[in-house]
Amino acid sequence: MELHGGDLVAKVLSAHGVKAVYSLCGGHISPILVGCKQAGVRVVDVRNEATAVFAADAVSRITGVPCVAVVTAGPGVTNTVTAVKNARMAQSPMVLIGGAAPTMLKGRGALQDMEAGPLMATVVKAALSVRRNCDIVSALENAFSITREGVPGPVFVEMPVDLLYPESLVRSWYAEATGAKSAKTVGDRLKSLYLRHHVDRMFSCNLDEMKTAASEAAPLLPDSKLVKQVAGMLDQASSPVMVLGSQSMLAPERAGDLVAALDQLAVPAYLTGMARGLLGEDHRLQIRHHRKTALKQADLVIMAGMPCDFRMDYGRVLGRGTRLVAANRSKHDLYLNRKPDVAFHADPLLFIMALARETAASEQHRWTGWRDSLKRTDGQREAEIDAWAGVSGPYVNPVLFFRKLDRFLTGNTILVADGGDFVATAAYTLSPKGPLQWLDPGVFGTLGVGAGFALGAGQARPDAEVWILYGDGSAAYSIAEMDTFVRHGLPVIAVVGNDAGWTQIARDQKEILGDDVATVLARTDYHRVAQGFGAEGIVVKSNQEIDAALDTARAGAASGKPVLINLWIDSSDFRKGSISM
Ligand SMILES: Cc1ncc(C[n+]2csc(CCOP(=O)(O)OP(=O)(O)O)c2C)c(N)n1
Ligand SMILES: [Mg+2]
Repeated sequence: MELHGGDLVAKVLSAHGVKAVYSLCGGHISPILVGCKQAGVRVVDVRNEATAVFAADAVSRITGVPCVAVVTAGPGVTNTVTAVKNARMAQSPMVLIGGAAPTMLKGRGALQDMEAGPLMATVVKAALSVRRNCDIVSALENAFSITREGVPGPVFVEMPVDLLYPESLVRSWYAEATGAKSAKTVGDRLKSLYLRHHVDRMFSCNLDEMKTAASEAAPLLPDSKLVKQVAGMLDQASSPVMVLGSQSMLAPERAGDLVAALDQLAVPAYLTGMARGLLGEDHRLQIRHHRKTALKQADLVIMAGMPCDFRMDYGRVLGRGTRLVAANRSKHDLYLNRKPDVAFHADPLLFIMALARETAASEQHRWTGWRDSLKRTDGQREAEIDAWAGVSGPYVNPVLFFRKLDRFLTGNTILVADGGDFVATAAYTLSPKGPLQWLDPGVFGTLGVGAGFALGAGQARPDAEVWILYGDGSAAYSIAEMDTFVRHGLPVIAVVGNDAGWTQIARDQKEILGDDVATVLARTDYHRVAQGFGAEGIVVKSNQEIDAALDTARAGAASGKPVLINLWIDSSDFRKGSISM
């Protein structure tokens, strides 16, 4: 069969280390999907385009290799907008390929036609469009460079359908569509000439001869003089704290180096976003609770890949006399809301490594007592959480559930968080056992990431046990992907914290505005929905049933079946007063 544009797309993806693409089919993109399959790039077909993007985002975050979603023209593209914006806000690299109407028929009433570029430009790092077969390779290579360099973010590449199908077929379509075959009048002949010129231009390159190669992004290095200065500041500090954000995890293969550097620095550290779990479960330097108090008391705060956004109270969380050292790939984020005393417009990972090289390894610092006191307060908070786990109500106590789940999980787990209160309780009480074992939407706070993230996690780390922690509200955004898990043999375990409501919203809405309108759901049989898709479904209504359900779920997953636990949970004041804006 004649080589076509779809084959070429597949060839470029392969050359860039892409192992799988996520997609929902459409005639506009069929050649890409078939081309991928034939080139050995796995095609994972999902039930909603947003899922495809969430999955690609998760693979990119876990592997560090930008992953790809392929969606059809028009509604296929528009369905991705939220997921793409979420990836943009999470600074996640990925490439979205969107189909488009034929080049000659754009704006002439073609099926699924739209101006996708201007819409997508508002949510992506870059929106590219291909108009000639010569540009397929360069556009994709450009996309792979742009998505990773500096501050990573999704790149959109629009590929019109007529560039993807075999040239001979496209020529015959055009001839038929314009009646050129039976041209009799001068006007008809001119039209046919124009058409031939258009198609010749579109297909001016020989696909067999096109070459592709992956390139490396240039590292953003920290200024070494300033690093020395910070090493001096650290040496003089008596209550330093470090905050690590997602941006420090953009090179997953270097997580071990990062841990070694943190060990050497010996500064007490809070881990946020994708950095959660970096130090394992029980590291001497990791502090989990009372971050605001610690930051207020600290005399030196080092923020690596973490801006002073709402999580840092827009910078107000730092004490007046606190000196701030920040490293960020984004200049905007580096100076956001609070000007650092020393600023590194650099890769935060490279900054930490460089700082560790300037610092002598020692366990005795001015701040050893400070670190011990933070650890002690952390221990007290854990004891309070244990007390919450002891409260009993009519159904399952969510804190108790997470305490049990925490003990049940192995070191080879990925937890996906998709929900409100239930999931925030999980974030607060569960400890990921290692790096990149916790995935949440990030600062955009999008509900509905669950199945897509789990799909990506399962594909990126086939050996890991993947759990989705869902609220009952959130679950319904992506529960249809149970079907995808079944078809692709991905034994994900989903837990739905079923409190019959959008509780995180209800809590404040009722208290402030006195009305629960639009926040009430039913105790729906989500386990039966899962069964309908061919997965295993379990319902748990009391604390006594938790242990058995966890065992059953693990056994089901081990036998290759996805499982959904419909967990009827009690309402609780555990998260009262914890809303952020
Ligand atoms: C796409 C999207 N829509 C709405 C929201 C607003 N929102 C945040 S938390 C929440 C409630 C989530 O309910 P559920 O998943 O049941 O978790 P619960 O709080 O009940 O544990 C809502 C609606 C959002 N963050 N994202
Ligand atoms: Mg709920």
